[in-house]
Amino acid sequence: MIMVINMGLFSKIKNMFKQEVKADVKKEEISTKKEEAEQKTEVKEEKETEKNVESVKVYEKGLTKSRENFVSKLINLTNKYHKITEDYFEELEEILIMADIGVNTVMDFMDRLRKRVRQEHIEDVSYLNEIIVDELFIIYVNDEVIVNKINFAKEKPTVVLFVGVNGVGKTTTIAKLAEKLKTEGKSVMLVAGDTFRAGATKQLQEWANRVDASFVGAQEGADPASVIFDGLTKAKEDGIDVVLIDTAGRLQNKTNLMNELEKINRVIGKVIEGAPHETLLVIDATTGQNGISQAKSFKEITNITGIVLTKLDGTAKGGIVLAIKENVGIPVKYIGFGETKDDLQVFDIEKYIYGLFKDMM
Ligand SMILES: Nc1nc2c(ncn2[C@@H]2O[C@H](COP(=O)(O)OP(=O)(O)OP(=O)(O)O)[C@@H](O)[C@H]2O)c(=O)[nH]1
Ligand SMILES: [Mg+2]
Repeated sequence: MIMVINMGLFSKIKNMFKQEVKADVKKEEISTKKEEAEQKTEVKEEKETEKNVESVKVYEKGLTKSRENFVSKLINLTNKYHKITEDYFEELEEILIMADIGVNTVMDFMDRLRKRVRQEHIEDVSYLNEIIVDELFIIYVNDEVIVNKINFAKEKPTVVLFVGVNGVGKTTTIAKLAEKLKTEGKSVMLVAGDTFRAGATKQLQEWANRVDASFVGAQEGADPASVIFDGLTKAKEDGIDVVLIDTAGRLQNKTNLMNELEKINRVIGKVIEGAPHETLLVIDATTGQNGISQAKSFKEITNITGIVLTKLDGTAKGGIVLAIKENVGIPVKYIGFGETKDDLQVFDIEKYIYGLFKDMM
């Protein structure tokens, strides 16, 4: 990892994705020249590259608002100040805070940046863009392992519980993940543990139909734990691979929510030992610091194993990923870029950085 940093994260990502997009264009030309025997392995590799290029494009598109806001401000700043001055640093700090990066993260970053400018005798502002990207994301890349995969159980079913306050996108995310898992050939069941809100069960059932997943739900007001019990029992009988459980975000207070989640977890563990295998907290990226507070609260009351950050397409403040990293310390596993079943991506920090800064690369 240290080597990567010496190399410069910015340059590394730039090389990685610029090359891949080029490869995408040249692909056809190359494959006509290949020998038949070679072609088979080539095709496989090309498919991988193709998939990767596709997903890089999704990141680019989904982060358009953030990029246009954040990066255009950085570029304007570079054009305004040619030499590095105290005013430059102050304006940069403000831009970063406005991007929802989080005050502490920004302060630490500013310290590191000032230090580098001093040590490396940098005077020209235009040299700083690369260093800014490197230093901003160093906290991510420094991590030994970036865990962004679902922890699948050895014996099926794998159970994934979704929590989060109302309206953040839990139900939609469940549908999107179900779609993803189905295309990987897994059988999926959706369980409507949100019996609190009128219409919640029906909403999930409609999604289950659309993505062709099994469904278990009950009428409004039923005990969520008992619906979940029924769902898991049936999933075991039917040999389902993955069960995705929806829950209500709207409980009157923290104690109620904690008790409810405790009960749900107890029931899940009783039917399937070691489950839930994942508890994903859904956060709406457009809520900024509020989302960070939600994450802190949920972390206190239950064991969150991953975060899903939704509605990144709708915010100009893509910096929230860094605030989550610094203030919450739970890995972002998926990100949502829209309202349809195809708008979920596995979180990939390198694609994310490329999507945010490609105009500077
Ligand atoms: N633009 C955008 N909209 C999203 C995304 N994810 C969810 N939404 C929208 O956000 C709204 C709320 O989504 P739901 O999935 O119903 O949220 P929820 O957390 O289940 O809400 P409750 O059941 O009321 O607690 C819907 O209109 C979704 O279409 C996303 O990634 N991007
Ligand atoms: Mg819902």
